[in-house]
Amino acid sequence: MTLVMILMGSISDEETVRPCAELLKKLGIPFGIAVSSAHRTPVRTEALVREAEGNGCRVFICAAGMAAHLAGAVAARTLRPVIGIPVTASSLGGLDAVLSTLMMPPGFPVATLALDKAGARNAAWLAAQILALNDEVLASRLKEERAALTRGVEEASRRLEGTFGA
Ligand code: RP5
Repeated sequence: MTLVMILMGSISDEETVRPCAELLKKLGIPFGIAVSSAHRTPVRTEALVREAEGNGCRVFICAAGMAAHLAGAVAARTLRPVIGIPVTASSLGGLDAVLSTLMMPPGFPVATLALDKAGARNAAWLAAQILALNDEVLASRLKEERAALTRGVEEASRRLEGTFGA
């Protein structure tokens, strides 16, 4: 069973995608991960989508840089939600990937997140939130994760106040 399939356009995207995979793992969500390029391996991309769907995949996460068409290519081949992570990989600073991932035609949405690791983290969050609609155990895990983020801010503030406060 693979509830989430992560695809990246190149092995050079691995470090960017790592926080996504780590959070899915922490949340106990079974996922697959593979390299496939919209342009360099279109047949492989199609086969991976079919295979992932056959294994129960509910959400696809696609990371790519430059003319980042991987998420769109996957969206063209599935009705499952597709989340896109644009990756900074060129002298255009990632805007190329943001726009390539974002500007999909009607009927083929890609939920396009922030650039790079910030987007990778939120891709795991968003996939988990989608899955949690039908999974109360996962929903309560997400509540705990949110509470931990809240506590982190409060603790950081207390430390800061302890250092500089009157
Ligand atoms: C995209 O081009 C990949 O997703 C990567 O972000 C970028 C550069 O790929 P490599 O030249 O490192 O393989 O297709």
